[in-house]
Amino acid sequence: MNNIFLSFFLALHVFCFAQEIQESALKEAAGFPVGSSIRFVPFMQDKELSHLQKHHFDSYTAGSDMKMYQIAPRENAYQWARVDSIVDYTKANNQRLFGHTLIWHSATPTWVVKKAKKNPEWLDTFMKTYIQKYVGRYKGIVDGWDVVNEGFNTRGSGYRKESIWYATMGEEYIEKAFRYAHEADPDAVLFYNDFNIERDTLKFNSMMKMVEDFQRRDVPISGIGFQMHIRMDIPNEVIAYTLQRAADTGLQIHLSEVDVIFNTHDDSKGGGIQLYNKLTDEMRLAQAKKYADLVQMYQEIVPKKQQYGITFWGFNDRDTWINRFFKLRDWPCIYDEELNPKPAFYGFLNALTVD
Ligand code: 9MR
Repeated sequence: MNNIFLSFFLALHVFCFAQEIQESALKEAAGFPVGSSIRFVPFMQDKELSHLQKHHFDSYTAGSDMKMYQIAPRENAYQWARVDSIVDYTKANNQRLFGHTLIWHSATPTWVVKKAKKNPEWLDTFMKTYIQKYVGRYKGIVDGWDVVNEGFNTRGSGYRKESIWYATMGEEYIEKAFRYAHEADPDAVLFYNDFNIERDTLKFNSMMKMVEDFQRRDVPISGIGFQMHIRMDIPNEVIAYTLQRAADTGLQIHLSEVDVIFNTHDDSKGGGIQLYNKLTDEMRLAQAKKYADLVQMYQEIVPKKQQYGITFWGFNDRDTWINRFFKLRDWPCIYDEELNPKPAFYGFLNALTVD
């Protein structure tokens, strides 16, 4: 008897996942690539999630799998197996693979920090070898890279001076990273990526000063990544202003880690203020509008040939990093905790125009 029930439920399960997803595919509705960050291991075992991922997205960003602490966990021990599997997956599903991220203070393994402190000259040699091995190995396969991530202070102007890369090599570490990456794959699209640049104009100005200096001196930068972890109360006018100035550089513009948060998260140390304990219908609709506004601004402000795409930082409220990282309960994504599309999804979808 038990076996009959079991077979019935298994058949039902297979039937449900084999069913067509009702919602239109974002990748088909958009005039630019659409992606989401993915954590490969739990994701591959989650049939429902991978079904949705294949349906909606034509761009893949690894949430953690391509960071330095995964690739070089110990000295002289490069680990490529996971990235190779991701490459197979994206090829099989016809998705663009985006490389996140080559140099990020927060993903630098401890052994690198320790060695750089003892032997500062070594860090530049290591950076060159690391970038050239990595970018060279996936030349023509990884379409673009976040070459340097979060090189500026969390708030206000100035470089993030406590980063081991800045502390050891000075501000030149950023341009060196771009040069090494470009030498290894001249066709790869090379981004500088950061958060809060859409809202903190002091931080944005620091970044723009660097970008414009790179352009004047032919440092091979090809794009600006706005992470875009925005909050409901970030004014559209400020977002539009920064997007416009960034687009005026002529570079590719990637909204690289999009989510829309309700509560007041504290991005300097985690935590924050839990303003809302419950997601109401009114909040759902307001969030749908914010997603729609973001898409509209991207399409209207960024010329078509500079639209590298929009990537969500996880696309459902069940798995969102916001709750884990800030220890808040929030609902920042386009799919809900049960993996159903929210008004935010339809806000995003309906704002897409193909031309
Ligand atoms: O969401 C990512 C989380 O799963 C990782 O543990 C963490 C450390 O590697 O990085 C998170 O992603 C960050 C991204 O790489 C850079 N911008 C901020 C993202 C959220 O912290």
